[in-house]
Amino acid sequence: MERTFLAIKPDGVQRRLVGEIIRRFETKGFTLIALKFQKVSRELAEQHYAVHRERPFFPSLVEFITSGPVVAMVWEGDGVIASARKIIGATNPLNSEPGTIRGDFGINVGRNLIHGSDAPETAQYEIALWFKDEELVAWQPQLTPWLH
Ligand code: ABT
Ligand code: MG
Repeated sequence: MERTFLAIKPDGVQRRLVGEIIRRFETKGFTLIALKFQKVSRELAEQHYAVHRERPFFPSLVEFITSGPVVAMVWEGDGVIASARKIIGATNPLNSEPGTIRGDFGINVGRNLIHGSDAPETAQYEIALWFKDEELVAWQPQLTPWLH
């Protein structure tokens, strides 16, 4: 079963959007596997965004992501990596479709509310970076087949 890493960024927490954002993945039918609320160290931020190390926006990106607590999560389900990216919307909220999280709640590319892994390899890297094995809770939702 596929897993992805999602994190509600400091702006999502500050704007009281935690419940609204989690609701969208829960009601879609994906399964929550891990969740924690934490401040992000500079070291973790730099590792998380290592692919952007050389980009001009890297220092401000690290500054932002370490500026306040985030909600780090692992979600599971068929096709969850690509589906979560669709639910989140395009990187720049001004280009995100209405109905997506960024399309509904954002206007600034540097304040785009939530992170989602963009591929199976990044999902694996990010889950291992943010969570210890024992923090991942494998469980079988008891869903009647006609509900999902
Ligand atoms: P993340 O889920 O945060 O990784 O965003 P996404 O994958 O949609 O977009 P990428 B390209 O990975 O952007 C990472 C963060 O960098 C910010 N950014 C990006 C800028 O501020 N300016 C830019 O020109 C680009 C391309 C947006 C993302 N996060 N924030 N906050
Ligand atoms: Mg990205």
